[in-house]
Amino acid sequence: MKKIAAIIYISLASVVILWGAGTQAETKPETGQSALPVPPLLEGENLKLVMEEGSLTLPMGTSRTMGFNGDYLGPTIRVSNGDKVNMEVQNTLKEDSTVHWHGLHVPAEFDGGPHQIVKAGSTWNPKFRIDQKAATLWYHPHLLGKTAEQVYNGMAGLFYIEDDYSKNLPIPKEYGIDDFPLVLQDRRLDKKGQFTYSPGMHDVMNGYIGNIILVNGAYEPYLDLKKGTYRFRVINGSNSSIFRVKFSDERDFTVIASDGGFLPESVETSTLIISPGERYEILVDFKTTEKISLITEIYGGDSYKSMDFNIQNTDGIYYSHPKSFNYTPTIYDESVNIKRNFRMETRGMRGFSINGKSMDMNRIDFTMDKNSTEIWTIENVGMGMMNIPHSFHVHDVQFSVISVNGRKPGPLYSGPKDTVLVMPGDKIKIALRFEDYTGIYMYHCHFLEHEDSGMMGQFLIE
Ligand SMILES: [Cu+2]
Repeated sequence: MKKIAAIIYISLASVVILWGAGTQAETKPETGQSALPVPPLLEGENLKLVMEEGSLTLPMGTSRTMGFNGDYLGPTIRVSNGDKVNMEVQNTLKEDSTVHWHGLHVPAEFDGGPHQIVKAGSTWNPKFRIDQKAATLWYHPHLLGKTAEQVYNGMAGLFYIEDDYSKNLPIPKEYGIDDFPLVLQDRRLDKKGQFTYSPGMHDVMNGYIGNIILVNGAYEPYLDLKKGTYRFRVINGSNSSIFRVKFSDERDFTVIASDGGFLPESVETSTLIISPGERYEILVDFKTTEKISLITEIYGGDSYKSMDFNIQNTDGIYYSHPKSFNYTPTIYDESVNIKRNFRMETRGMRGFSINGKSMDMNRIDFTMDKNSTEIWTIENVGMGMMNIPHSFHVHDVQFSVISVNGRKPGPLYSGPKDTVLVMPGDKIKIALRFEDYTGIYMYHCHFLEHEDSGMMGQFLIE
């Protein structure tokens, strides 16, 4: 097990300066806490998602929302490697949408990107076979120019893949018992205690940053637990906020998986920095009867108590934390001859670009052959005072991070990834292997305000 500090890698030292500048949030509810909601499981060969309008009542007010099979967020889809899945996605909204399976290796026609529009009132039937290792993925709309708003309104859910390896690992795996999803999202409440999506220019540049944190759609919920070992699948489901997550007593926990599955070696830490769309799975031991909080700090913003864990005076099950897993990173060297560069640029009032271009549905940015291995260098070049963080997400594949600013990446970036944080000035090299499927896929900044403002491109696999 590797012990690391709060810093993922060198360049994030610049992040640290901006943490802790804020104070605890002012917004406090008058009423009592609610229990942590755990989204229902959706399993089997035929899976149905209904996109619908709804409302979400927090202690401070009621907001109009959208969700899958409910008012806010959606069920946790759980499938196994090798499963055949027939999806039925019914859109009962008054507007078009899409459903993208973030992190899933699927044929382009079923990827759920901007090309697979599910029109208002219509149904979409993607069919695919699960062909990847155990991982915590997620799903959300990906409609051109409308992703940020629809996700903000509540449209997102988790997508678990299990496999023979994960099913036999001696770690907590009982959903909602000792294995919990924690979907962290910030939302901006107005004076009426409601959140609505109405970004100004500043919000487009800096992201639609909130003033409260929701966990699985609840405000400061509690979770009563026996003593024992627990697994939490932590996802940053925010639009554009980078989160720093820790427990109130700054206890250590063990990180066992990142976006696309288990790490080669587990990592002991007390803090996680998670950018929008990234996921980590952690193991935590609760050994004494006590109340512990989860603290979420927003980069450049405030620090919030996001939920409480009430540890009861009852003994549960303890697990040892595995030191290594069956993941061997495929790190390609410079001998790979297909290399591409991606310059992520802030263009002020003109939005955002990658390699000087803003997203155009009618433009294919590059074409590749199926079964190719490539090395991509992603650079956040900033623009004078506009030192804005970005991230980079690639559809279809899980990739390996080769280097961050010329150095070996930190241990949290040593596993399978589909999204990386790219801080101003950063240069990140990743290795990707494209196989099995053809068609058009997206790459983009996963800060949704940036994505909707053009920071996206598309590649064609032939
Ligand atoms: Cu960005």
